[in-house]
Amino acid sequence: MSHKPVSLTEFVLDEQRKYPKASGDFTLLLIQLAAAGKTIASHIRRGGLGDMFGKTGKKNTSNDEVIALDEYSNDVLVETLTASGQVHAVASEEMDEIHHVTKHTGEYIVFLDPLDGSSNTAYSITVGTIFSIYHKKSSMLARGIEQVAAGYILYGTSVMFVYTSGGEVNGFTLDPAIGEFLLSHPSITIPKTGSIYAINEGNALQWDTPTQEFMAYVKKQSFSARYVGSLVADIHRTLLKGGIFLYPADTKHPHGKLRLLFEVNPIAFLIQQAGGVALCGMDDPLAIVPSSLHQRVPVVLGSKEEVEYYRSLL
Ligand code: AHM
Repeated sequence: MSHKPVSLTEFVLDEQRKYPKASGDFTLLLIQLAAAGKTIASHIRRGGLGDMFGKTGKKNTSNDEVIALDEYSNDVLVETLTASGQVHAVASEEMDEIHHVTKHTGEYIVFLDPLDGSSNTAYSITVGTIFSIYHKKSSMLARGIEQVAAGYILYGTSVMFVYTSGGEVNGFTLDPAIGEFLLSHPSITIPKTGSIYAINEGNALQWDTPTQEFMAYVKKQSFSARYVGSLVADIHRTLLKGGIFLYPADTKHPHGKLRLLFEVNPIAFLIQQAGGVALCGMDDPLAIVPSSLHQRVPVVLGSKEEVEYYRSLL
């Protein structure tokens, strides 16, 4: 038996061989995303040594302050994907408009949250990149169910690349010694039930009744509270340990906080492929026809048992 670890490149090439008609374009796209992730990771690692935490003085479409690292991560990803020749268009949480590739255009549309939770980098807290891939025949405002693949790159105590192209969810850890993502978490399935909840409790007074009832229930059950405030970190833990993540609508965030196309759809796709459940109100977020590029929606997702209980209270 071979003890050689499987690299992300080998893994996606192997997947490609299962489809004799595959052109290799998707494989290349994933490899380019991983390459951009390594570049971003190495910059984040420099922490306060660089000049990356400074504010640019700009605000993005979602009215968030843009820091230099947001702009840097966005540029690295957009330039890498544009140069890859695999992309028809790129949309990013950091860009007002869709970037249509005109030269060496490819088959895919990519949605990016280049550096989710970026305000946390100033405190050396885990952040991540979220990506969502569609075929170019999809509309730019397609339902999440049409995603070809989705995943995230987590910049934490280790750097991880977690993705699904439908079917399995697999996780790869960056081996800094060789600069390669290696398969470390094959076929991730989310536990059917967990004992951790993640929600911003600062919004408690603004919650609706079902959310208040649900929170009373998890406390009665002595769940543990864990909330990083970086979606990728909170989701990664939920995926591996189970439990529930909530960013519901409340009186302060009447539409929720997270963006449908850049955050909710890719994460919901991953969670569902791993055997979990994702809700937007009573509905599956992947069934929603987006009304605008930067649309926000409420979301509750995680282990089947907890999310179904939440649904039963609605
Ligand atoms: P950002 O795109 O401005 O970084 O906001 C997204 C982040 C998510 O990572 C996280 O889940 C959420 O906002 C936390 O919001 P809050 O601070 O309201 O709890």
